[in-house]
Amino acid sequence: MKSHHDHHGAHHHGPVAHEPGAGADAAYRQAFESAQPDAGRRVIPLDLEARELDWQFVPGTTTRAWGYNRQIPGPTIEARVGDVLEIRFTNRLPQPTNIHWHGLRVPAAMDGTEMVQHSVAPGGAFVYRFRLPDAGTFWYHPHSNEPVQLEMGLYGALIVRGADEPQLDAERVIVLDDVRLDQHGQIAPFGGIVEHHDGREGDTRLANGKAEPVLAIAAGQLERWRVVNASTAGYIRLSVGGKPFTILGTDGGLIEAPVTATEVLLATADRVDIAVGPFAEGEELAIEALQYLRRTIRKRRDEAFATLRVGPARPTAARIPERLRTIAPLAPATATPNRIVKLGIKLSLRRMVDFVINRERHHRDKPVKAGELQVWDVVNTTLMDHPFHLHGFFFQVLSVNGEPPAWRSWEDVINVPPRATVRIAWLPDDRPGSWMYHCHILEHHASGMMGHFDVVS
Ligand SMILES: [Cu+2]
Repeated sequence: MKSHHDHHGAHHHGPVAHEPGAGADAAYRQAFESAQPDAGRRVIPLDLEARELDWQFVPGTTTRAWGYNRQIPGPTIEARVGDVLEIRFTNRLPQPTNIHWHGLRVPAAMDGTEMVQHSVAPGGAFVYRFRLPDAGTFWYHPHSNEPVQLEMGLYGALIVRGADEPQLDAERVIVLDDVRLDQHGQIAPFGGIVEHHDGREGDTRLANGKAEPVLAIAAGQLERWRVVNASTAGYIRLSVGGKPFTILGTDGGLIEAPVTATEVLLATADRVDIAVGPFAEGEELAIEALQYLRRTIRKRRDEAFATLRVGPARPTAARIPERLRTIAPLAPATATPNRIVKLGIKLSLRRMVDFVINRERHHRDKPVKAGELQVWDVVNTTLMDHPFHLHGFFFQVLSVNGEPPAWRSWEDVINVPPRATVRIAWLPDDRPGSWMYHCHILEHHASGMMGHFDVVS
């Protein structure tokens, strides 16, 4: 596929794929290759290091933060379907960590949670190695002390391209986040009742690690934007100056046909691929989150993440096909659920309420058998929104409160509105081991709104 992204500086970080190194590195790889069924595949090696760094979220203000490879976001990892990713991870943080590959269908042992591996101690290392089976916009982040580690800056995008991607004039990865800085420009102390309830939201809104940057686009062109919501808790009702854009894909890659919209809701951890443009020279548009009231104590309003400035025209060769992909339905909307996952709250002596699943903190759920269709009702018994995330598998949304979704797609995060029931279907393929689902408002997850279960062969 032809890539034009360098023309606009759309990526702050170049592709990270590089050729295998010499010496011990090559010998190591050869030994690993021969023991793996991946021989003959392209291996993308990457050294990833988590450490403290000085970072300017706001120009002129230096903030002590944490990042991968001394940058926020961490390097954008780019690959093709079928490639093998080999991440040699080193932890230079003052606390244990790990890396979860959000949305990727990896073996259970590579899921990067405390359930499947010991967190990597300070000074320690771990090699993540797995094949990339699906095209899409994914991301990576720690799955250890998450409310702190993500807020400090540990996250990055992971892009996997398929053979048949729509051809646009340029491509851009936009990782959105909000961070709470104190009066000294440092990450504000964590905790408190509001933060426990709402999840942590900050007033400094970031696009690719910078507060409200100005992005440039050429007049007349259509760009593909891969947008990731890496916020701890914030929802982003994404708007690009109120102009129509075209939704191309969601969590698990392309949808069946393009959908025109003027806004799209990204719950925490959600991704969307959109085609934006063409605009006229001189236009200036706000890339912003429109007000979304998710029944928090602290209310937000329309808030800008970045400004898009339209420069001189360039020719366009963009073409968005009428059909993007075929997604066979897993089950009819009327399918009978074989499991109910209740997102709830429970009174707690420690913190007034705990966030729970089926009335239990860190719910131990029944195993599922590989190859057996799962139809789950995810029921929100609370008065606030919760973004439900399933690890390691994509699901289809069959209905929300009995109504079919606007389009069919593969998802790994779905917002469950207050008092709503979302019916999902998913098919566990044969990747036995321990898996989990949880609310992706990280404070709710930490409080106990998660379940774990085994996939058995
Ligand atoms: Cu939640």
